[in-house]
Amino acid sequence: MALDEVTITKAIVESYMDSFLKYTDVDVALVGAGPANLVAAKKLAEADAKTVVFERNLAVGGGIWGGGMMFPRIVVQKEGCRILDEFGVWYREYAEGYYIASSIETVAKLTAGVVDAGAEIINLVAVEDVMIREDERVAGLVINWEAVERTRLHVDPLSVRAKVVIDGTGHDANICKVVQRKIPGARVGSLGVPGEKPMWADVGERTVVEVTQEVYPGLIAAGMAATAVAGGPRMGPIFGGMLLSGEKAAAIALEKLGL
Ligand code: 48F
Repeated sequence: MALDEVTITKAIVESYMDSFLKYTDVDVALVGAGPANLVAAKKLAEADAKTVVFERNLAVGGGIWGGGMMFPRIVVQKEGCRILDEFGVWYREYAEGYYIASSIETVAKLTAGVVDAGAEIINLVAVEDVMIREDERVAGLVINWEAVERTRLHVDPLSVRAKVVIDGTGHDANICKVVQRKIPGARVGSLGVPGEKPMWADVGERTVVEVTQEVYPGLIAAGMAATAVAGGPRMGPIFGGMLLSGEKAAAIALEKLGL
């Protein structure tokens, strides 16, 4: 069979468009494909929520890849190992209570878990704004190609309707900041996105799970975004809190959806 480039082109565009259109109206739209949101997306899809993750970068995985200072390993404490087990990530005990895993394997297996559960991941698309309705609850996302954002081209975005949005954009808490800035009188969390405090791994790891919550009607903050909203300390390359935060964010979203 002689290969035809135009058939290859049509296969890619048609397949992508089918999927893109299917996910313009969803139960949960997650922003950012870091560890918290990857865990959340799997749990949501497993519970039959229609789930899409938007990631602005080419690669998913957020801050996992680089481990600590580009040593591609992550540390996970005992509480988080249950989630590594669930995704089939291999790890070993380094010292009592400290477990070590490969960053690369972690990203690969978290991502495979999300896809196998039936959630869609759309990369290279940045979320630049939210949709709101009369009651000023968050009702969806405003999206554009990351290349448009990066080159600052004057191109209008498109929109996605979502019953629940999860901000998993990491240290920047981008979606929470948009809501705080653009909705008059909005108070995201109780402090209005003050940003994270300096490093304190022990407190940071406990805090990130505690403060994972609905921070504004229709908007849940997970992972470092939740820490930034609550003004908690950063924790560095220990990831149990991120995994557990994603699990909690999914549980909150499912309760809101009645699933
Ligand atoms: O930062 P990130 O990994 O989020 P996380 O789940 O995990 C934090 C840890 O990696 C680490 C840490 C752990 O101890 O401190 O930093 O909270 O991933 C966030 C993802 O969101 C994407 C970004 O490219 C990254 O992959 N992102 C950020 N803003 C947008 C976005 C946006 N506006 N639209 C789409 N994706």
